[in-house]
Amino acid sequence: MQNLTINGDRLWDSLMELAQIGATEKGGVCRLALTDLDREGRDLFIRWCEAAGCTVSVDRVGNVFARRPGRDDSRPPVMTGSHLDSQPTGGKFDGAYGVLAGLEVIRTLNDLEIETDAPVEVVAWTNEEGSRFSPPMMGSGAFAGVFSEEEMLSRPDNVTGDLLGDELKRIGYDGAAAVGGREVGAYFEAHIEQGPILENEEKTIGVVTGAQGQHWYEITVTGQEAHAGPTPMPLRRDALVAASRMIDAINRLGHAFPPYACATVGFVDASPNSRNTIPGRVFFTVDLRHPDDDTLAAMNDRLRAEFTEIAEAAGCSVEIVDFWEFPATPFDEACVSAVRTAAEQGGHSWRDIVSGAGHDAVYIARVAPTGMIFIPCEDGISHNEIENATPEDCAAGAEVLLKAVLDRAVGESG
Ligand code: HGY
Ligand code: MN
Ligand code: MN
Repeated sequence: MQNLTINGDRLWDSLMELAQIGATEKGGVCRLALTDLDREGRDLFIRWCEAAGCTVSVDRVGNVFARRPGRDDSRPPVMTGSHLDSQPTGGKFDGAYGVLAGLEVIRTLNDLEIETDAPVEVVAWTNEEGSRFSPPMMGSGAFAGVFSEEEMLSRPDNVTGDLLGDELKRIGYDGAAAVGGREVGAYFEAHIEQGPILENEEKTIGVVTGAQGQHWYEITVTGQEAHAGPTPMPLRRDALVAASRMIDAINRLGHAFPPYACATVGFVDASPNSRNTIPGRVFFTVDLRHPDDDTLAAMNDRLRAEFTEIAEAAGCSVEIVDFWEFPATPFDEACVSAVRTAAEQGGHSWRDIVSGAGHDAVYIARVAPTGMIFIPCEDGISHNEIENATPEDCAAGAEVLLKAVLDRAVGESG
């Protein structure tokens, strides 16, 4: 097992070929969940998996499973994978790297004619990003029983209102397989770190011990539309002024719990968005994160208190809706140490790390022993078209993934 390695050029070529689907001018990708481009990416992935001898199935929420049989096909599969959907200004590696590193494991097992005891499955989960349809990680969430199929299929496109289930049908990925409800021997996900730690510390592998908790909100501030000319300043109930003070409060909240707290407002919709009408209504989203649940709860309390005070002072009302949350999620000790051992065996520099981002692994950790492997990305930038990683780091991560998968798919440990 020590000197097992993968074909880094083949992995890189597949990453670059997939990145052509939804390619953007600045070198990124825009492959929003369940668009025609997402379908194209899924189709390509399935062609590659079938060419590698896998049997492919699609479940009722569009999750794609490519299965390589093992000696004992009755054993629960060892799974690996990630997602093919991207952010609107996404990069070539977020999600795609984990799916194609999983495919590279299959291709390498074929090259080396290695027969595992447990079957191995590579998965592309539906709608991990939660950008077009919110919340994120829906396909893996449905598989893990966090969301019902109905909840997921009835989610509306955040802009057009198109239903997720209709879009799934339209692209032909409303599969027949049951959603979840089956045993998984272990799950490993390879992903770029999407932050600066590994690069700053010149470490090739992140041994992911878990993921921080998240709490998402939907905020509606209501004031009163009025004429921008004759309405005296002291009489205004300007929803956009109140919302902007709340957005500043969110930024201050993130800085108030260093070094780990994160606080972001990413989506804002003011109405009526007319240059000479005082905005009467503003909808915006809040994304709070922290690795410690008690601190996340303290951030929640501060958000509620400050928003109420700001709204009152501006003569507006504020509705705070808890939209989505999950607690800090530790990964399985045996899976984490399998990743650590594989990194050491490969002679790669490594460090333990907590994931700042949510991943499908966070939900799969609820139904299977789970681990993740991070590799650096340039300047820690992701969810940006300039997102970049090196062929060497991509190969190193895939090699560690191969060994971690084998650790659980060969012998009794699986
Ligand atoms: O938001 C996240 O952490 C991930 O990109 N879904
Ligand atoms: Mn991702
Ligand atoms: Mn992402």
